[in-house]
Amino acid sequence: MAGKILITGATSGFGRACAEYFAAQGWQLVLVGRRSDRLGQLMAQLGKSVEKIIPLDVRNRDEVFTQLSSLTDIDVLLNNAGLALGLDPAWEVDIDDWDVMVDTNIKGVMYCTRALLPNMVKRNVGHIINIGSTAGDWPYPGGNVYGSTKAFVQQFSRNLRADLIGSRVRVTVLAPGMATSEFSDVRFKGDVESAAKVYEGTDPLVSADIAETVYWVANRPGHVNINSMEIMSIDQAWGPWAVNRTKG
Ligand code: NDP
Ligand code: 8X3
Repeated sequence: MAGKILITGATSGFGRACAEYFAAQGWQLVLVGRRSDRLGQLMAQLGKSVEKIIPLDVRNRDEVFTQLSSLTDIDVLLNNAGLALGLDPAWEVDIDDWDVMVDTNIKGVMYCTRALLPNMVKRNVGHIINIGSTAGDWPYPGGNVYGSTKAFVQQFSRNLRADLIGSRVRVTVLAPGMATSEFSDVRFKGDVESAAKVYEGTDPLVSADIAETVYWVANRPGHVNINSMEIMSIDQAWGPWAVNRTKG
């Protein structure tokens, strides 16, 4: 079943791969991101599949509501726009980085959801797919606020489901582990060596893996709601507890 999907963060990585995958399956796309040049390139590449591009910063509440609340026929909202900034311990981080992560990964998801949800409820059909992260469940050093924003995404998704019981609007949170995209370039602020080290010697997830999974989630029969899904590279798993051994 082809429908219409709005993808935030369509200019790179998972979002771009989802745009390409859904277009190939005959879906109509509304594409959101800040880099308008890249949105224009995607429109040229994907042709008639792209109904609309919306250059937009999801942190801008007024702009999100102005641009998105008039879209009355979106079947799937993919809340994908997001980022990590830095990997420093909590007492050393740049507090501005924390603000940007909270404003993007939490507030951006809230605003886009709130802007589109009324029309989904009115039509009694729709699907909100939120991109969380394994970092929302599993802590790691330097994950401080990034992981916490993704824990929000997970619980927000569940609470939306609780509100939406009785409607045919579905909600899913998809939590990927390490995957190649521009994610680490952004996290390490252009330090390409540090970014490359994250994936060195491994066989990580790639954006196309996420696109296929999002497509599968969106195309279950209408009575099936995938609540949450975690997906990792075969080369990633848990380690032992960190233990501080300082006694003689
Ligand atoms: P990329 O950096 O490749 O893509 C991030 C996308 O988010 C870009 O299209 C960017 O577009 C958009 N974006 C960032 N800030 C804003 C903003 N304020 N307003 C609108 N769009 C914004 O990374 P990924 O594709 O990997 O990341 C996609 C999602 O997946 C994120 O939520 C990330 O946290 C999550 N994730 C990533 C994992 C990974 O290992 N790669 C694993 C688990 C989750 P633009 O700059 O043009 O605005
Ligand atoms: C991205 C995965 O492990 O870098 O959400 O936090 S991780």
